[in-house]
Amino acid sequence: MAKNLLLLNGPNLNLLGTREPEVYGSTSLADIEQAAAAQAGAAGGNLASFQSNHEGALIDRIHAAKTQGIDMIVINPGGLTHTSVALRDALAAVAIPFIEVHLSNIHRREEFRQRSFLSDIAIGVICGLGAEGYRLAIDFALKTLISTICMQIAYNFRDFIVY
Ligand code: CA2
Repeated sequence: MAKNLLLLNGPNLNLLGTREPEVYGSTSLADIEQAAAAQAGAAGGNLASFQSNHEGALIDRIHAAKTQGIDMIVINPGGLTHTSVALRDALAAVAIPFIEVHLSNIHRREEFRQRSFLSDIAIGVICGLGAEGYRLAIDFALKTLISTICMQIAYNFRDFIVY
């Protein structure tokens, strides 16, 4: 009954910490991924990370997540947020619950960034909180999965519970 999380990052997020710190902060993607894995491990879960600059590679990783028993996805789709019907279709097809994260507040930026192809099928969206947004999303995912597991256990033992 492990809690298996997948952290996905889309195009250009490999550049985090190297350019535009005023928009995206100064934390590197490696730091974010390391902190996320430690956070999941401390709660008894597992977290795998994947970043790609290629839409198809992200879609393939989402498909693989289904067979690998991933319980929840935290995704910053980068610029694909605003363009990719295919990424939306992949997330909808595998039906793995996901949280959408953006470092910047996309609603305070150019108009084209204010539309997301994913938000309406996400559990929730965090934006504008920098790297802290990933930590909050993973915390929420872990808490939600732990309470689901507790409810499953209670259900399995329902005949032995004395009310
Ligand atoms: O705010 C976010 O997290 C975004 O998803 C980042 C995307 C952008 O297209 C979205 O509208 C909002 C861009 C990622 C680019 O990452 C860079 C990191 C460092 C330096 C340059 C780009």
